[in-house]
Amino acid sequence: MTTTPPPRRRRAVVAASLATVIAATAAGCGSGSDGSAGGGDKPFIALSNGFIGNGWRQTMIAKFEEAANQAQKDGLIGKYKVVNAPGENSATEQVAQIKSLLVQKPDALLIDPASPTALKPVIEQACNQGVKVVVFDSAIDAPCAHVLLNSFKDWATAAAEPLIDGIGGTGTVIVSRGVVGSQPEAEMYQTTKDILAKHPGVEVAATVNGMCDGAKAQKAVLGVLSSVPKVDGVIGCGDGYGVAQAFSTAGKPVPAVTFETNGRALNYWKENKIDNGSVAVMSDPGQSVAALWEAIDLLDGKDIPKELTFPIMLVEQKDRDTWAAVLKPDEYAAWPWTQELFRKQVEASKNGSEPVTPPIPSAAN
Ligand code: LTH
Repeated sequence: MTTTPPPRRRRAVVAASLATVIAATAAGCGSGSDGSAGGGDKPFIALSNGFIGNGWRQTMIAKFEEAANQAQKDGLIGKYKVVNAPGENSATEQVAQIKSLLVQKPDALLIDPASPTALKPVIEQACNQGVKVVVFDSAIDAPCAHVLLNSFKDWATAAAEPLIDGIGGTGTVIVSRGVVGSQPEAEMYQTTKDILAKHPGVEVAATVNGMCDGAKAQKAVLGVLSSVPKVDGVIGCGDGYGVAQAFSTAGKPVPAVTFETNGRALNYWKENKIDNGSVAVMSDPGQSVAALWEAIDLLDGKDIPKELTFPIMLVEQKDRDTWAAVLKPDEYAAWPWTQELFRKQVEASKNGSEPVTPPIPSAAN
């Protein structure tokens, strides 16, 4: 059933009184932020993130907040709210949080989902309530939502192929999986297995769950190192700095890895002059900012394709030092999507032309 949303002004009043109740009930149920100043007739944008347990997600949220703050100052939005589900990518927790957000009547809801299927009913509820839903960083089984994502196949391919070439197409590897349960991870793991099947000379000695997080991958890899033979490479999700620490701790030579796209890992790669097939590739945490621009344009009635694929974050060796110079140790490389660049990328998607390549930010930005 489709219900007509009430006018924004009335919704703002209802939201204000309910917000107090929700804030109280939400206490202790995950982290979040609230750009609550302003409001009026300008849109209220909410973001629900299904997992906050790695640095990529933390950068993704930080970039969103930075852009949403600026959009609020520029009068493009009235207010925004971010809610991060606690725990290890639990769809149940995220559904509960989205239900609470919907009571606050956002105009648009951005979702980085914990599951490609379990959120379908609550997304339908949001759409029926008149909320514009933009799911990002994942495919989703919810036809009423708009989807903005990166190619997880490209990401997994860019992580595995140079590494396999770097070890000469033969040897022993460990596979460090990402955020298990999420759609990106499922697609990436399948891609990794497909690539490995084409390289019979490469043997998988162990598969661990690194959750796209250096510290978690370090622990997981350390846990198997005593029971595996010499390892030539670790195909990962962007956790190579942590993986390298695990090998060093175990007194073993550091193999080829998939580095995080953050300042710490890029500087480690640079300073140690590593040239063994190691790469730095992840998806783009700036997707959350692109999703914000998408929500604003959808609320403005603009025609946007139901699915948009934005470029991944592959830090090639030629650009490594430029990125390394501008990123803090725990900050992940993110494409700086402005509203203008977002619109250009939408046009590129519509025309099937080359994707937009935003500039690498400079230290002055
Ligand atoms: O879940 C994660 O943090 C993974 O890095 C992906 O979501 C990023 O695409």
